[in-house]
Amino acid sequence: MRKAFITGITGQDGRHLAELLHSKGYKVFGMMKGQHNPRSEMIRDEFPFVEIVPGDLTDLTSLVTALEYAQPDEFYNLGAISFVAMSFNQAELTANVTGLGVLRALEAVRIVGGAQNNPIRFYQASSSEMFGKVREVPQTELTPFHPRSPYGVAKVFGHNITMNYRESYGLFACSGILFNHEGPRRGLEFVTRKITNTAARIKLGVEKELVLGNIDAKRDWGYAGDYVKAMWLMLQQDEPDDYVVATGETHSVEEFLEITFSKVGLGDWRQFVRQDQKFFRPAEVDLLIGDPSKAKTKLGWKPEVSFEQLVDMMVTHDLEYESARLNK
Ligand code: G4F
Repeated sequence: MRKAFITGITGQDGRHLAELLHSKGYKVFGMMKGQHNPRSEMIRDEFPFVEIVPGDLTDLTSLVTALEYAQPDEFYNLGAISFVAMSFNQAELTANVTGLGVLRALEAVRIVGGAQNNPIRFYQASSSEMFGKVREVPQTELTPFHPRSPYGVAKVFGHNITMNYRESYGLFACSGILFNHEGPRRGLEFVTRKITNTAARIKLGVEKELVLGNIDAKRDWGYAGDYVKAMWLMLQQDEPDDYVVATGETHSVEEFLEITFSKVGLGDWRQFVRQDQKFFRPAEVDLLIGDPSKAKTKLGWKPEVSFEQLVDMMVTHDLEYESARLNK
């Protein structure tokens, strides 16, 4: 039985990936930090097949101990401070977890190693935030980075140190440069879920308005369930490499609003949306659009869920979810 070790198991991607790997017959280990992590019960209920292992990306010894215990074939490093807005307020913590955490994870892999003829394969969750103030359109694996947030800067470090460990020590280490990926499991702090969830609450009469920041920003939004398949495919190749994972389409936050409010049946979103300076960022990423050609050609990967289907899936989920909460 193949074994996989996932950091960030409680996040959107960790949960999708755990499901995917379980369906492929893997034994799945999920690393969790803290003495009594309130999310551990959610994981136990939702994914009883996941074995929770204690560990923290800020503590190398705990990572080594966790890997010695799990002896995985594959290590997916999805753990991070992942909310860009928060990274401006907690820049040092973000650098430590999202940046240096990758170095510690790679060191742990180097120390524990895995079986001699079957070394641990490592996946790093790199991000399109690294492109920031984009140098070219669309962005590829070769586009230079210009990060615009402490989060983006930390991800650039994680990306480069992964490449460096591959080149220096021959580790089977890959980075997936994932563009924004969403779905019903997305946290409520991210703009897509904030929009679909608040629109559902407005429709049900429990909320009156939706307060946002910059709605001109454009993103290449895909479905998280599709994107974890690309992560797994990267670790099944003969050679480690880095790949852009994206849809190749871009849409503004305003377009997301328009489709959501029309699907919910509220009509013109302008009646319900207010902008507030507190949701604007000190530096913004205006436009992201990825070119997934390499992933398509080499991995045979392609996104299955369209932008419209993604919005529909999230709106439908949030209407059901919020009605169920009301009727409790
Ligand atoms: O949903 P967001 O917070 O995602 P962002 O910043 O693009 O980052 C996400 O995608 C990255 C991949 O490129 C990941 F690496 C990262 O971990 C995360 O998953 O914001 C999207 C856009 C931004 O331009 C933001 O300024 O929406 C704009 N926005 C406008 N009003 C808002 C809001 N974002 C949030 N979260 N909340 C608002 O009220």
